[in-house]
Amino acid sequence: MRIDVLTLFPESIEPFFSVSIVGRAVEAGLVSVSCVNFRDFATDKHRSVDDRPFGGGPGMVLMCGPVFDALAHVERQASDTVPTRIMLTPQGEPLTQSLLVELSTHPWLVVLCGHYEGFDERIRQGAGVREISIGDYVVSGGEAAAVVLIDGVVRLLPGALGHECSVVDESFAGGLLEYPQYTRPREFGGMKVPEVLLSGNHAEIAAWRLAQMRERTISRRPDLMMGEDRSSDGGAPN
Ligand code: JDQ
Repeated sequence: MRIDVLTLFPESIEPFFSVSIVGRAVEAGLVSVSCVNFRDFATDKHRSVDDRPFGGGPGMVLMCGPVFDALAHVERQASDTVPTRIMLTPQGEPLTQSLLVELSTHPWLVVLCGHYEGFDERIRQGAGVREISIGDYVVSGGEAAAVVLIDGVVRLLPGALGHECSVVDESFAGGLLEYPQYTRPREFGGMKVPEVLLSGNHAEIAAWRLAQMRERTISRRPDLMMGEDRSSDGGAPN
């Protein structure tokens, strides 16, 4: 997979691509990530990339010129694949685990990040971008959102995680929150590890964990339970 990030602040996200799961995936050649600065495509002597909104109002708006030129520059390096253009905004389609799974099958993502300002509407229209929101809260720029999206996509690439099964096992992938985990010592500050986990009875452990997953999901995220497959228990209350 190839990922290009168009941003005014490449230095704010570049370090992220060299550590942890994403860093290892880059090292292993599973993905290449590069940043391009819109500023390098400004045409006036002040290197402007944004301007005041027509109709008035606060803030600045990213201009079409530098954004379309940066896109053309990045996509000129195209071989045979078509890039999926993504714009991160609070108005976009909500990011979910299934959207991440879908995006992880695309060979090439181009991610547009605004900062302080919004995008001129014609960028959305003319560039055929997919507008995505990381959630119903506001961060100050697309960079923070891009890091979330890129991390979520890259860890799904085959070979990115040590244990392939950990992807299927985790929260959301199966529609339930994760069960609680414990490690040594068996007792810490008077708090004990649940006896069942020390029993060595793997069937009992699996049953306990599933019960914990259901309990947690019902109490913390009842909205997630609606999607659970209840065909095996006839929809009985948990
Ligand atoms: C930008 C801002 C008030 C935008 C500027 C560019 N899900 C999600 N939350 N926040 C964003 C996405 C996001 C993405 C890009 C951004 C926020 N801002 C700040 C402030 C209204 C709109």
